[in-house]
Amino acid sequence: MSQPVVGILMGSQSDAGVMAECTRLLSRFGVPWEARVSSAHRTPADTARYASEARARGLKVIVVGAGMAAHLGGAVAAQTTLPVVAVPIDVPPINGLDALLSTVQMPPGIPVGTMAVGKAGARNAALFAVQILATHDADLAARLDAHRQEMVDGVAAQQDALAGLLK
Ligand code: RP5
Repeated sequence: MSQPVVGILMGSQSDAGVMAECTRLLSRFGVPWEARVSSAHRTPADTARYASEARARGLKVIVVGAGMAAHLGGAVAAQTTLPVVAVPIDVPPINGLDALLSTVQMPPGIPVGTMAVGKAGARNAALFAVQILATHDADLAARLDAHRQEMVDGVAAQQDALAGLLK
């Protein structure tokens, strides 16, 4: 098993269904990752330790996912200069607007790259992490190009199918 280069933290096991969208895509790109439950509020010391040791452990990007008053992105970014990519999770009763604002409104000096809310954000977090890694990896960059082409082909297939749907 290769050494993980993307570290994924989620605030609760209940975030795993959303964050699986991220891990599946990272695996498709052949990017080694690790994932842990770590909460900015319930386990703040563990979260800070993970973030502060991440670079020395060989991680290149940290992806986080958290819902409600989602401080995980900021709490992690405060402890590392690795890029932190965050997914606001859509949890009732506010369904993600709470997590989005908690994550995106960082004070100047400590950036967190905030993705879309929910599963779309989890997929984009994987792609964003791959794009960061691909700045120094031509093979990964080629895989990103191939992925974009798959999307182009997918839209062309939808266009072909449209004729049968609209009569
Ligand atoms: C956040 O609170 C977690 O990230 C999760 O999205 C939300 C609810 O957590 P659980 O009560 O399901 O553990 O900290």
